[in-house]
Amino acid sequence: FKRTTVQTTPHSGQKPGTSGLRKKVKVFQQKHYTENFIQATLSAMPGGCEGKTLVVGGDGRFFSPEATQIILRLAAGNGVSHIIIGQDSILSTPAVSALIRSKKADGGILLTASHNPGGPNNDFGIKFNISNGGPAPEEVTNKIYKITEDIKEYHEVDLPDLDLSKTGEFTHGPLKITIVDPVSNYLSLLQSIFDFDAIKEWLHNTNPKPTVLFDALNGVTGPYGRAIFVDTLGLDEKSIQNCTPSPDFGGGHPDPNLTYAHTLVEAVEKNNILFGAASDGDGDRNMIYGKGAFVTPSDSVAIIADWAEKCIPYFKSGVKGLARSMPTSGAIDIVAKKRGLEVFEVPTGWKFFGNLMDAGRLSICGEESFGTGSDHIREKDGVWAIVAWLQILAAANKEKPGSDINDVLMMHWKKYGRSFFSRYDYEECESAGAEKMMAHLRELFESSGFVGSDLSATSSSASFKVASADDFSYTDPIDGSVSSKQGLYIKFEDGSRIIFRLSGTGSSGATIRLYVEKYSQDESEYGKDAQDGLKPLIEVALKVSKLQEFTGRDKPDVIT
Ligand code: VG1
Ligand code: CO
Repeated sequence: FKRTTVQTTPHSGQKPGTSGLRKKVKVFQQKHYTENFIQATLSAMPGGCEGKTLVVGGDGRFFSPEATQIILRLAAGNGVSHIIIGQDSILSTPAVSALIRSKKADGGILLTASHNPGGPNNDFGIKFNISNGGPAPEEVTNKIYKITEDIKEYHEVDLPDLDLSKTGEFTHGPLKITIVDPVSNYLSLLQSIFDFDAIKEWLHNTNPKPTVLFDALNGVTGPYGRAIFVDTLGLDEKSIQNCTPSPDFGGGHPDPNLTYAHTLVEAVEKNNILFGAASDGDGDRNMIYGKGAFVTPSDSVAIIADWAEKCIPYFKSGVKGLARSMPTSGAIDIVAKKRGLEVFEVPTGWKFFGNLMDAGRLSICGEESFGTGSDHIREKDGVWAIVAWLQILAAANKEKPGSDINDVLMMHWKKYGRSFFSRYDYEECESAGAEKMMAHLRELFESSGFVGSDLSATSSSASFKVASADDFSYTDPIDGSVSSKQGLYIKFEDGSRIIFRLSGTGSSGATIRLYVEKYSQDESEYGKDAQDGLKPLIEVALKVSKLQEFTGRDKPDVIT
């Protein structure tokens, strides 16, 4: 097989963000754009890529088949020996992580832009995962970026397109290829983690039967959802919807939150569904939503952590430690404290959990952005979290028949207190204005007298005394690497927080994320709507940041 070297010139801006490189499809379709990034990824692989095994797959979005063929040609040209691909290049993000680990592969290339819309005029993305199954650490992504900045050539073998539709073992030029069913490996992993019999017992032997609805939002988890809800748990076809993966997610925005997963929310409310759940385009996010009951992701991970040892077989021998991303509420910290477990606060992005898991210090973790997971793999895992909730409900119903999501929530708050939490997203702001707002806040934090000052709300007499304010910096406890400028936070004396970050996953402009948190141990507040409980803090955040002045925005695009 003839390896050829193709001359190329750099494309600017190929810097991986919070979770890989995400750009408009049209950007990836430019001459040599995708090739450059793949070459840089292969060149940056720890230990080189020669003779290695890689897993390739993604959420099936538009441009995935083309990108897969490019990867095959460049992998062959760079001496990779074996590629494991999901049929039709479909694999959820957690399924890729699971495959890398179970096949002992050296890494994986994920073709996804997660919850971002897909199709010819929307987003595509490429992410590299390392041999532990998790997203490449910053050291590797920085190296990839550096290579893209002065790339001069890439290596390929001129191969015809491979038929991705048939499973089995193939030879493709110098490559050994294994095309796998996207679901089976992942399904057997979940079967080894959970007690599906206990869930079935609850679902089928309760009167009236608990109702369930899973919505894949036309993303990659359709086949996984069918395998679990219909084939494994024996539920009706009516218990799943939007379960055929579509290259443009049916024109929707495959993000499981109250704004974008309205197909689920409406169906749950209309049909009085006890347990509803949705996942995102690539299957690593989840939303838990039952009739009249929304579980914030920050509460979700805390509740899973609290119940795990009791009802999930995988954790029977004990939970090692807990963790959350910085903006995520402290609900999980309180569980950790009461149970005498270590708890870590890491920057936004799943890549920061991997080292802690590899070192055996972390079992369960989550992010406020609908990401929940454990050390069974090295990605957040939407379907895992959904099954974990079914397991919890089955266990709660053994203790107290008739328990629903609201009962589990209320039980948790009564035991641990409630962390009110909300995130406001101002999408696609003008970059200059957003940067100025962040600079303004940094300057304010450094000014004398800010710490100790009182910030007051506009519509009430509430005021909050600043206890500390800084730019979050993280030193990895395992390898000592430092990640700085990970988000601006103000902590108040009553324990409340406000946080500002710029998103690292958008494909154009700047998205500002504002996070607010307030902890309460006042039982009379537990039933309150989070927006009411947080109103004064949100006012303070908007006032102190001068957000409207800098961006011209008077309201967020999405509130979660
Ligand atoms: C967002 C979330 C972050 C998450 C990331 C990837 O990043 O805030 O918590 O890890 O998306 O999730 P950012 O930088 O835009 O805030 V996914 O489901 O896109 O892989
Ligand atoms: Co995702």
